[in-house]
Amino acid sequence: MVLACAALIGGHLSTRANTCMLMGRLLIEFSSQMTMERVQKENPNVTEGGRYTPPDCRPRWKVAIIIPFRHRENHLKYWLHYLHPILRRQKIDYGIYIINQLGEETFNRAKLLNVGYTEALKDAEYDCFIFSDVDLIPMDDRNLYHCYDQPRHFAIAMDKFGFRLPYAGYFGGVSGLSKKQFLKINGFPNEYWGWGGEDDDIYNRITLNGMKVSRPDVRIGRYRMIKHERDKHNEPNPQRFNKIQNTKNTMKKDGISTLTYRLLQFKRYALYTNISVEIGKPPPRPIKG
Ligand SMILES: *[C@@H]1O[C@H](CO)[C@@H](O)[C@H](O)[C@H]1NC(C)=O
Ligand SMILES: *[C@@H]1O[C@H](CO)[C@@H](O)[C@H](O)[C@H]1NC(C)=O
Ligand SMILES: [Mn+2]
Repeated sequence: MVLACAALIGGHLSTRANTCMLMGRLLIEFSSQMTMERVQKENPNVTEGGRYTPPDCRPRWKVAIIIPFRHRENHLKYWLHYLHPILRRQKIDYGIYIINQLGEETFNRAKLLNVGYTEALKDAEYDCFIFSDVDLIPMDDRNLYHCYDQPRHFAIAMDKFGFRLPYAGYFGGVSGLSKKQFLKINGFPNEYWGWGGEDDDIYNRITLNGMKVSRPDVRIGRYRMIKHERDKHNEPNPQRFNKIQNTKNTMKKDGISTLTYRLLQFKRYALYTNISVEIGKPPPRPIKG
């Protein structure tokens, strides 16, 4: 008989389920040198493409973890070093997908997330999608990386915001939606080029469709962000304030239903799958005058 998976701290359980030993609060630091070789040695049971299935229980969710990416190889090493063991302890059935925006056009995080959803589903029958920035590491392994009965916001207490939610409708950093929740909001917007606003648009989509965001306890949802300079070609998007006023009108015609991109490479590495895509560029702005 295969039992349901349950992740309980300290191994104290009242239900008949396979449990794992979570550790609770974790020490997260980025000062030691990290190499892919080391991370591979630490994670011998992760299979090609960054996939893992717990050997001793049957998880409720099959989780694709989607990371929008460009030029952050060093952050990725730390992310994999910390997250693979955490996800294993949480008994998650998962795969890791890096969505690499090729070229030097303006970055588009939400469109890359839509691409990740689409490509992960071509790879396996996922029913839960977690969207994570590459520089965010959970500080507590009780923050379980699966889906919930409402769209989930995981990164609620980041060090850079003083371990608090910066505003009530914040949905940035790390979030998760079931396939059903994702389709209900027509996925994410494709038209937010540059930094900012796309996470607020997603939050609007969720509330406009009658759902509400669920969150972990503030003591558990803590994160460290790897410090970095602002990326090139990801300047703050000046249109973001106008755009987030219009989600109600745009969400039906801009989303997963209208996604277009060009897949250039799909490659499985030991610890992750690397998907490289061309996603185009922002439309030309009308010339004034
Ligand atoms: C890998 O799997 C084997 C067989 O299930 C197990 O004995 C071993 O402890 C696992 N190693 C790690 C690092 O989890
Ligand atoms: C992913 O593949 C692209 C294209 O081959 C490559 O340029 C990039 O460095 C790779 N990224 C990672 C994180 O493996
Ligand atoms: Mn960052």
